[in-house]
Amino acid sequence: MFSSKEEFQRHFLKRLEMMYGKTFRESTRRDQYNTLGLMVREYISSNWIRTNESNRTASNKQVYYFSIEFLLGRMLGQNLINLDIREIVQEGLAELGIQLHEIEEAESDAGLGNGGLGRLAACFLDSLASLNLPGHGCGIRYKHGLFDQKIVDGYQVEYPDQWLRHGNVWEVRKPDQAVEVAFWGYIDVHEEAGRTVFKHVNHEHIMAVPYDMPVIGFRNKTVNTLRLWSAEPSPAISPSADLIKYKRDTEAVSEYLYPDDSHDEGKILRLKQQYFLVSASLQNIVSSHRNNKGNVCDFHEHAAIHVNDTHPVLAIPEMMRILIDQEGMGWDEAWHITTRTFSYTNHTTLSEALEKWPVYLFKPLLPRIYMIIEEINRRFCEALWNEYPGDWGRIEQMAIIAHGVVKMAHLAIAGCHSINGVAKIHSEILKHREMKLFYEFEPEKFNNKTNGITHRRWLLKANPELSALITEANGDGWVKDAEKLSELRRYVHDPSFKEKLSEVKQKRKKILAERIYQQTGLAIDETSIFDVQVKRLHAYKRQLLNVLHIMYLANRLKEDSNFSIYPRTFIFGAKASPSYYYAKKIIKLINSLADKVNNDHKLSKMMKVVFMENYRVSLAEDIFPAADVSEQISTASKEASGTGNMKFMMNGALTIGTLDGANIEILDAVGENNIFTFGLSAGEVLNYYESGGYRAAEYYHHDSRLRQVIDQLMNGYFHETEGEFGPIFDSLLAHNDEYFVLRDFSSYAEAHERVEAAYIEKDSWLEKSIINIANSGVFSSDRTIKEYADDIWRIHPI
Ligand code: 26Q
Repeated sequence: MFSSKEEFQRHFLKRLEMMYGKTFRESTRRDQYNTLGLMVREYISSNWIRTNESNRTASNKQVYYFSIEFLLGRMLGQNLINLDIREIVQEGLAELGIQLHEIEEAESDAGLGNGGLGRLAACFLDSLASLNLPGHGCGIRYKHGLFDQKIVDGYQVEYPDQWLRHGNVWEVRKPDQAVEVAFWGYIDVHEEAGRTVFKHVNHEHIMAVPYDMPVIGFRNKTVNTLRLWSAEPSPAISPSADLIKYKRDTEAVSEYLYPDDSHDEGKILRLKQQYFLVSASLQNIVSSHRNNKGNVCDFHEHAAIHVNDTHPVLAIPEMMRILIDQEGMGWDEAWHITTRTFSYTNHTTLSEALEKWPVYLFKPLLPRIYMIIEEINRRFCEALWNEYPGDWGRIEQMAIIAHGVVKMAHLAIAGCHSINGVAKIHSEILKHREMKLFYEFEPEKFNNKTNGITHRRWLLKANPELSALITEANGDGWVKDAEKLSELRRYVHDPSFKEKLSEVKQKRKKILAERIYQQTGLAIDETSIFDVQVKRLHAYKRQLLNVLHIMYLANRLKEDSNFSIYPRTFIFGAKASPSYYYAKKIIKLINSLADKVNNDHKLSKMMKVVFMENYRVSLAEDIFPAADVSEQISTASKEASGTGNMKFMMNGALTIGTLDGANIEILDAVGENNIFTFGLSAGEVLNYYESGGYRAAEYYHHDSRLRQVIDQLMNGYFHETEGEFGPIFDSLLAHNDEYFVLRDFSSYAEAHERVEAAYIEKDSWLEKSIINIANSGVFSSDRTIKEYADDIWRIHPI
């Protein structure tokens, strides 16, 4: 569209004037951002239309990724990169006296997700488009994404996210493709011309209006679609109704993203969201298939649908409803098509996070769907009975509906042809523990797909300095093929490369230090080790272990004049679910510790503790490139995969971690000299749970340094209200430390000593860093998506 910066400038200035009736000098950053966004939209429009058109007409199979979350972050910068116009735009703007990054900062993060699961969906979209694969996202256009976090007096305070306040340049509303979704009411069953007819009567209608966002492939012509549904009142509603209440109730369905909250289950509105997403998406997909092909008998040969965790799993009974009630198909044929269409990823083994819906909530809200699940369950139990005659206990454990609840994971396993975990160890735990009975019944359904991240955001976009260095050394082939990062191995002993890598890291630490100074007023030592733990706050992720270790170091520094450490900056970022009381206490504890350490004359020379407010995608893009040490310290067996671990590795940070999730595969990739592992293995943890043999108090009594820090939670050390940290103290001692923090403490402290000793050897640290970057290619989501495409979806490039 523009081949020179002058041409770009002309277009840009003209458009800006046209849209806002302002001169360039009068325009705001937001005006400039919107102008650039619309220019991108215009630039891609013909490719977008063509991609859609070729998908409609070609017989190429499509994949639809159903997810209740898409954690996209900002789009402008990535789109410019993928279109290969970022440099021209940057130079053109620089001549006008503006920095592109300032305009990028005018964009709100699209925070339509909680964490790993939602960000994975966003990485997958980038990889699908970049690999020319016909794959689309289906989600909800939440008016408010994950809450904004502020820290007030050390406590987390939540504010509604307002990402749409100033509009969204990337979306296109498609009111002509709106569909109706029905809730409540009852099912009238009668015979019509010898056929049983199920008529849903007296129900509430909600209109689902799609908003499409372009997903632009990296330097190819593919522009896929992310379709997000918004809930609106239906115009078909009878005028006698209470319209104001109806409008409010309707819009509530896509108002808020639910915070990840396994503790607070059974919210009927969340169930409504789930059905809203899948019913709208499926009606749309099936009807366009029928319009193109004339029938739906071969639907599964032309479409694959993936459900991201159990949240969208009602798509299975919804598909049955559409095929039977609307298409007039018999049960067996409908089930044949459905089970060949759907596949499912599990993201957790935490039993409290497995979705179960009480029948008394479910049945009135979704009467027809409930009937269908009952029939799926009846037939599933019958098949089990044939396989295991008389084994009632087994069938009871595997049933989809039992003890008054609908078990969503069981429905997913019964209705999908593929079930995968997200890292090798996680998939093994699913097969041999959590889903053991299902694995024994249908072993061929189970497989592993180790997670990945898009290196085009987490390296190319987030770390242009490191990217330039890699490209200078090896050319830019790695951007299309991340495995080519391995060519960096030949620089492991190259002094000049190491020096440049060191400069890049230093530069990124400086940028982060400036940001921390702006945000908190805290001046940190840019030459200190940047030791980072950023992720959602959860007991199993053990931010507490990190905190106790910092307290331990602080005590030794205060008390032992012979003890010294290499200067360190401990950086945290984490949101706690608003109703997760314990997690919020940990945030308060981190902030109390930061106060204590940073204001202590002696300690603050050697260490600082920083809690970065409102951790989100755009902030993460500044954090990963600046990290020296990556904290991945979950209780072994609990973190299904982790993906932050991969982002750190790709940016040259070294991992201190447990043998959990994808950490194990990182160890395999880099070798034991280039990672610092510690702690119980998954097997040891699971054995402890089974035997009941763990006694947390023994570690408290036998280790005086550990006892000292635990006592400091209670003895006024932090000058907090009495009992402030009582729940944390109790979690460790009264409740026998469910996550083995005390058990792993000494092993963790010892691993940190190895980290420090390694960091001091600057040259060999840089070698380890190179080895991490060079071996990170396998964790590109391009690799993951190719595996899904080949093994599960059976789709091919456009
Ligand atoms: C449940 C009930 C009610 C409301 C919300 C939820 C809810 C929402 C989100 C439950 C869980 C989630 C998100 C889970 C998640 O992000 N899991 C992570 O998925 C990553 C991608 O596979 C893995 O890398 C992480 O290990 C896993 O924790």
